[in-house]
Amino acid sequence: MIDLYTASTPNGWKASICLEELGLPYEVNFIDFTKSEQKADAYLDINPNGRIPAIIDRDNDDFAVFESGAILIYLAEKTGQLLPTDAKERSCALQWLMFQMGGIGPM
Ligand SMILES: N[C@@H](CCC(=O)N[C@@H](CS)C(=O)NCC(=O)O)C(=O)O
Repeated sequence: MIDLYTASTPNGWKASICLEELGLPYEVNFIDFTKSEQKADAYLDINPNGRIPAIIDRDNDDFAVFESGAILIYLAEKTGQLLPTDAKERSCALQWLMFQMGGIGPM
């Protein structure tokens, strides 16, 4: 089971879409920005950057992952889906992921 910490924003949607595409079971924990829940000490233990999304993989020693791009890679590698194993094909997928993270997401 994956615990997803998120809110209804584009970065949050990326993690949700990935979990749905992979068919992984997950529970949504809504982070209320109006209550600054993303800055609470308990949440900062999960994501020191105080932002959503983040996940905890309950099936992997409660391993926490933050940063939407890192979550996508973690889930792809966990399931062996979405990221090709061929070096050139994998590089192409990661290039578009980095392009999205660095060039589109912040804007
Ligand atoms: N680089 C981060 C950006 C995360 C981010 O900016 N999340 C926003 C919502 S889309 C957030 O948590 N905002 C609340 C805040 O900054 O306090 C990622 O890709 O996960």
